[in-house]
Order: sequence, then structure tokens, then C-alpha cells
Amino acid sequence: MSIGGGDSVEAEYIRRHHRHEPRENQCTSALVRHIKAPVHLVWSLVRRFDQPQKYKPFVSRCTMKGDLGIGSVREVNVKSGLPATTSTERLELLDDDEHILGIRIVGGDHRLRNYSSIITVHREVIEGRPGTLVIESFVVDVPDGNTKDETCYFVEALIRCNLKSLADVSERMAV
Ligand code: A9S
Repeated sequence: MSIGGGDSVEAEYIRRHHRHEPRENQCTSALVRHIKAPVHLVWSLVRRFDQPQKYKPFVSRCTMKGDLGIGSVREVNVKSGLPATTSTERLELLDDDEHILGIRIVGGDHRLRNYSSIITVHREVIEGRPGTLVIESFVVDVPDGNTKDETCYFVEALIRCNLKSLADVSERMAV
């Protein structure tokens, strides 16, 4: 529920920017987070493909292979206790005008095959002050032995953590 038809605004953004064509053995979903910080600040964190650790709590290190151009690849090391240690990820899209970041996971010792995600950030007003609507969507293969629901639940939980941390970092910087 949202005041002022917010859901239809979110739905429109999702329809426009978060189009995934999931195959039969894939699952897809989209998460939304409202952040009490201006869009330029939130975007300045999201757009740093070379430094996901600026806000992602699971990332311990990130090494870039190549410059920050489209097609560049990062090697992400994640913290202990997670079902993986590394993830190799490719920059698919970085649009500083529309505020869209697209990445694809191309390797790593984890079980997320054919994972790709889109993050978009949008200006909005929260309690009369500059705010940001963040939408993150993904599509990923359902691993053998798992159900679509289990896979969606797992990935959604991780993305929710990332978006909560993005909100905490952004709101702390906006003070
Ligand atoms: O980092 C993201 O943007 C999103 C996800 C789902 C990353 C997940 C992850 O890094 C772990 C946290 C290690 C969990 C990868 C690639 C695989 C996992 O199993």
C-alpha cells in the first residue's frame, strides 16, 4: 500500500526497465526500497561497479579486470560463512542519465548460474524531502535439486540485505 498511487509508479518503472524473459528453468523477481537520501547520492554508490563493497555487506574485496567500460569484469571475493567465496561479474549496462546498472554473473564457486540483475534508481519525495526509489530485479537458473520458490527466496533475501545496507550507507551520508 502506498500513498499517492506509488505502486503504479513502481509498476511502470518495473515494466519499462526490468524486463526479464525467464526461461522455464529460471526464476525472476524484483525488490523495491525507498531511501531517505537524494538520488545523486544513492546513484554515486550504485554506479561504482569497481567497488560493490561501498555498500554490499557480503563483499570483502573486489578486483577489476580492465577499465570501467561496458564489458569489463570484476572479481568479487565474499566474506566467510556464505555458500561461495568468489564471483566473476560483467558490466552489461551503466547509464548515468537513466540511472540504470546491469550486471551478469559469469563465474565463481557458487550455484547462481546465468544470473543477471538490473538496478534502477529514481527520484521521489519522502516526507517532503528528496528521496530515492531503488528497484533491483534479477533472473537466474533454478539449480538442480532446488525449487523456483527456494531459489527466489534465497536471492531475494540477499538482495534485501544489499538494499538495506545501501539505504543505511546513503542515509548516513545524507545527514
Ligand atoms: O551481490 C549481488 O548483487 C546479489 C547476489 C545475489 C550475490 C550473491 C553472492 O555474492 C553470494 C552472496 C556469495 C551468495 C553470490 C554471487 C552467490 C551466492 O551464493
